[in-house]
Amino acid sequence: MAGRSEEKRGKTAPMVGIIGGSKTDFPVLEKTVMILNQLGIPNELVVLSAHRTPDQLSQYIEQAAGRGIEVIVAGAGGAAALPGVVAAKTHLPVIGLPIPTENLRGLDSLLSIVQMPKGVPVATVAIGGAENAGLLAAQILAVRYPEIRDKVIQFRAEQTRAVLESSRGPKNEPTKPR
Ligand code: AIR
Repeated sequence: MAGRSEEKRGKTAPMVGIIGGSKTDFPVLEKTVMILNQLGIPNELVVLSAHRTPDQLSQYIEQAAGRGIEVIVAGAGGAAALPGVVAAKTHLPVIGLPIPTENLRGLDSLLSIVQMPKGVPVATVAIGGAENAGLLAAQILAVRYPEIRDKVIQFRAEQTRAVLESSRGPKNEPTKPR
């Protein structure tokens, strides 16, 4: 990525840190990883819990900006304190991803994440909105990196093309709206 110094080992430093409250959140969070990979945005996925590993979470957040991370996606389920705790400890933008749950279908996660006190915002996406979490992270980075902006614009154009294509009838004619 132009304008960023690469790590000495030759590996590109992650721009987006994706934190999950548990490994069991990975099936959802991996969709965020997929979108970011598709857009060529270096990222990392780690497990850290606000309740189970609070000290290690603090350490990760304290080091994140210095390691080159510019946006954080935090996904957790149930009593999902993770995104709020992360936001409390960093100036980086934090995207909260409510993980669907068995008993309350993620409504618990959503309310735990979205109802932040003023002064400490978390940009909350839909329950299970993993792709949008990745896209929003990309759009935040797109303000600064023209190559990411171009990829986001290209992604939207391709999405529009695919939707229009899917509405074509058997003779490849656009179907008439009712
Ligand atoms: N969680 C982990 N620490 C605090 C919370 N709220 C969440 C995880 C996961 C859910 O608890 O983000 O969505 C269940 O985790 P597990 O490990 O019991 O499957």
